[in-house]
Amino acid sequence: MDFKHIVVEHQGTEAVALIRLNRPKQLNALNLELMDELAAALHELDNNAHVRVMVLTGNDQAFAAGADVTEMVNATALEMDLQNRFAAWNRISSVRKPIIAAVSGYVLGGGCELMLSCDMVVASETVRIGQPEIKLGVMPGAGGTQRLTRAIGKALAMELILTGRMMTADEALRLGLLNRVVPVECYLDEAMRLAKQVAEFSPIALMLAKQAVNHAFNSFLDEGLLFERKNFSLCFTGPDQKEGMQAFLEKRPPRFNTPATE
Ligand code: DAK
Repeated sequence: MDFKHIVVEHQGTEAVALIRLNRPKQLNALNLELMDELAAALHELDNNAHVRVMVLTGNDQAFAAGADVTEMVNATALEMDLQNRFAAWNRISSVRKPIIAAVSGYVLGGGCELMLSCDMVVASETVRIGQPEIKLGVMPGAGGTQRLTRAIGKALAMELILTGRMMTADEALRLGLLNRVVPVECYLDEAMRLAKQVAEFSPIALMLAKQAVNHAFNSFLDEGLLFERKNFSLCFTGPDQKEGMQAFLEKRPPRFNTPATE
């Protein structure tokens, strides 16, 4: 499998496949092409009879610093809604085999939402996890308001989403977002070790168990995701999204002056 923005490492009959996000200069910002490649690679591995578990990683500096702001800064609300950006995210959520995220450095916005779409998470001590979209004049759009709230509860999810504050590894571990935290030199090895352990078990039982756990988590999720999508697109109707994203790209503080009643 040859891709531009990701690297797939899988040999012959190995039971564990590794996918690396590979846009290091942009802190692995998730552009549309990368998301399409990721969904395609995961599905190919999902259909490969030898593969039982996938590991998804970035690099030490960043798992992913969010969706690519350069692709959204000039978008209209209608474009955001019609562009079908959700297709790749939906395809990733529909992968049947277990996916273990091995995360380090920045895990922000869409990067956090991608981590929340995985089944287990091994993190390095340097990890910084958050939903900073509010600083760009928008809100989470790929499941953050729903999955984070279910995972850590309303008050904390609300705080993280309304302030954009980043969590440390210790805090995220305590809240149950992470399975284990290890030194930065070890997080990928530890994730691979966990993946190999899981891969010993029946592939059918693994898929059915994943499906059943997700069922507990996902009841009413679809409705919540739809609601979130509409509100995310609505953020693109006013000037604050343009100002927030433009300010980020120009490396200056944003000026949000639109009253909420407009
Ligand atoms: N998009 C584009 N470029 C990014 C980026 C991003 N999210 N994050 C970083 N970069 C780029 C920077 O612009 C910079 O590029 P150059 O200036 O070198 O060309 C390079 O990566 C290195 O970043 P910095 O120079 O800023 O590095 P620092 O160490 O100073 O700061 C940082 C690291 C992570 C704190 C900072 O880069 C930062 O605040 N980044 C933005 C984080 C953020 O706001 N993330 C949320 C983005 S919005 C949806 C699906 C997903 C989403 C929404 C909808 N649908 C399905 C509809 C998700 C939305 C988001 O994630």
